Amino acid sequence: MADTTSVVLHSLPTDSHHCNTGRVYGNDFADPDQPPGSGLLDEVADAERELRARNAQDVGAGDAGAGSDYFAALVAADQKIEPRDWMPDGYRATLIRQMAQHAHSEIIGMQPEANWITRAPSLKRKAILLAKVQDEAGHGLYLYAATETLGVSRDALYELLLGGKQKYSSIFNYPTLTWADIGAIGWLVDGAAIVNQVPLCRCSYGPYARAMIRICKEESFHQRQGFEILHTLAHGTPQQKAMAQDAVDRWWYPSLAMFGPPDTDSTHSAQSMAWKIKRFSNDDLRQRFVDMCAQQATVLGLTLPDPDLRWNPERGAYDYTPPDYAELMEVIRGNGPCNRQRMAHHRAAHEDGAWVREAASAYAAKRAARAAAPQPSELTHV
Ligand code: FAQ
Repeated sequence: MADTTSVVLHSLPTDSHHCNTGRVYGNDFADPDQPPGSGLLDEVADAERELRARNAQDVGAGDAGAGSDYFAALVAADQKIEPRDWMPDGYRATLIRQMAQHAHSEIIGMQPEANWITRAPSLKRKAILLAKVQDEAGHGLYLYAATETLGVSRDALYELLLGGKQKYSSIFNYPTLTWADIGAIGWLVDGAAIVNQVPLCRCSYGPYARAMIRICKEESFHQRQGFEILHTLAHGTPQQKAMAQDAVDRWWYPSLAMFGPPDTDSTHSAQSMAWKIKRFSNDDLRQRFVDMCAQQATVLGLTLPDPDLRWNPERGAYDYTPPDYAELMEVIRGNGPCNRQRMAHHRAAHEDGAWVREAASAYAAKRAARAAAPQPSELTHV
């Protein structure tokens, strides 16, 4: 099945004179020079197969007395920890922190793109963008639901975000100034998101790993649509090409910063990797992203804004200029170009939606009361 799919996918770019993505690695096309099955989506498919196979195995019931040994054995065996299993408090807290931050990012991440829904250049582009923004809402919902399995309510997570106690990704604090920014977000931001998130399909916590499989499939599609927008602009008029280049120039370093601080400053990486929540370090994933984009930029006919970007045959990777980590820390502290605007908009949307939550709660209470009341048939028998 995977082979047939890849043959079909590979036949598309050669048939299309609009967009040659045949040599592009990292989206839903595998690099044709690599062995079959080596694309990011193939990795997602492998992770899904692995998950199903693991689920079918009987690993025995968790013994509360030996909880810690059982947890360590499950992690060592690359099995999944499930909500009912014993887990260290730190593991639970780390997952809540990371998964909630991830969920918040998907929700806040709708804002920069939604800014262009009413100004998309055609009906087709508008429909695609609407669908993409809806997908991000869906990702937020899967992730909030997965986080709730750790014993925290969605309301509590919302309060933590609104109170500034939980973060969302730095990247969504940058403005979308032109239509080309929508292409750059798809190519670079969704591209960085899938490089970071494909390994999370193999995360040790079952509900998170399962949510990531579906999310990665959709993110891969998002990345491709961004690439296609940029490709169209880069092969359009000189003004359109300049607009595409300007967007890439502005989004490149913030996208590199999405992977977090360098490994030497990453407070959580060592423990998260020992627990197999994270499978690769921030710098390893950042390097992988740079290597992927350097090749894709040549297909786009655009340049990445780094004069020191060059292939290093000894390392088998591209050398590159790292992002400004002081800027990342400032954005994380709330001082990025759009932090205040994003939170103010989110607060207003939350308040505007109060009547929906009230109506839903009233309806749920009515249904519960009806279910609890004696049924007419029971009454007649009394
Ligand atoms: N922004 O010790 P580490 C998307 C914080 S979804 C803000 O290295 P960790 C889809 C970090 O929380 C994008 N904060 O942390 C989309 C920690 O602070 P704390 C979101 C950051 O967790 C596309 C401190 O710095 N993706 O794009 C950032 O081991 C288009 C120390 O850092 C995820 O959340 C940052 N960039 O590694 C939607 C993926 N980086 O809590 C719409 C899941 C670091 O101690 C449109 N998350 N921090 O106060 C992860 O993989 C990890 O959490 C990392 C950070 C890699 C982000």
